[in-house]
Amino acid sequence: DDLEGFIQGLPKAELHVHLEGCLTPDLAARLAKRNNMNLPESVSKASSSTGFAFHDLISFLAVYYPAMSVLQTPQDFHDLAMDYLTIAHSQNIRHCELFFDPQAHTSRGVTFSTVVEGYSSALTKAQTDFGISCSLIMCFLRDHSADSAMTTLTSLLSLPKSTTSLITGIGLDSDERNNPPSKFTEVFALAREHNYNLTAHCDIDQQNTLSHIHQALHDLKVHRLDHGTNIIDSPDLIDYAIKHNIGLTTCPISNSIVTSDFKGKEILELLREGVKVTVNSDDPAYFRGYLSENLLKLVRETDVMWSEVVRMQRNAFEISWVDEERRVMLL
Ligand code: ES4
Ligand code: ZN
Repeated sequence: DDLEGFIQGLPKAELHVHLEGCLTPDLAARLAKRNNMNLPESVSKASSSTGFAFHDLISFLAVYYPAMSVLQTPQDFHDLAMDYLTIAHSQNIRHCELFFDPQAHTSRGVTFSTVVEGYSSALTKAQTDFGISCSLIMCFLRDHSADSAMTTLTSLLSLPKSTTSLITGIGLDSDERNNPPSKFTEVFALAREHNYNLTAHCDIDQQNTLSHIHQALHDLKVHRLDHGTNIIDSPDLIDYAIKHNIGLTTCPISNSIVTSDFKGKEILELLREGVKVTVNSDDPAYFRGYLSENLLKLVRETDVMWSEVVRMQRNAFEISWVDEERRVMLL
């Protein structure tokens, strides 16, 4: 219909998608076969029609990490990223910043450079083949230690710059309970000294979210907040976000599954107050919706105006970490 054509035609940017969250049951089965592995139980229970089974963040993560065991070689990481970028291109996504979790692989014996090499070669190929611009955001798993995060950043800093040039940002994800942003103040400070852009997940159903948002902004000094819609409860933090051009990367379908609230009301209110809100897909293979499906959900289930959907995509280009020359072309 008209709406679907409008969403499809709109030039888009995606700023919150986890590469490991792009692993479909079908691709996992292909990779397991190629690597002569048994399919992890969390994958064999899923099928291409029903998808993975979970009902909140904890049960999601319990399916998510075991499924990654099929990722072994640079080619596996390459194929995962290429499959996603092919879909992104088909949805008219012009710029994309992709999260990845090195510790989910190094902790099971896959080297840091295997991961970076595989993802980087796919991003380079997609930039050439599709004319999309893309970069990587390396996340620390917040339920691992601060030392482990520091080891991961050291791995990044010790590789030749030419092999890590697509990594432009640092993020923080996984289980937020009892893992506040302040746990990672030191490692974020070092990343900032090395000119990485910074962001952190501040999930919406956690205890102490406002204090976590405050820590992310003031201790980690992040440039964006992932999810972060609980900022709606603090006029001070909203003012700070507006004044410092701190954007929010919200993920409606993901939120509707892991928290049973897609936060449509908050997304609209914050947008109308002037916060740079964007819509994104999070873990599309698990939540079964890419960027267009997330935008369609928001349009169908709220009174957002089409002009506001355009504004959210302009926000995404504005708060992206693309280089300035490319930004001018995108806007
Ligand atoms: C995630 Cl939905 C969500 N929350 C926290 N960490 C994540 N990593 C991948 N998806
Ligand atoms: Zn996320």
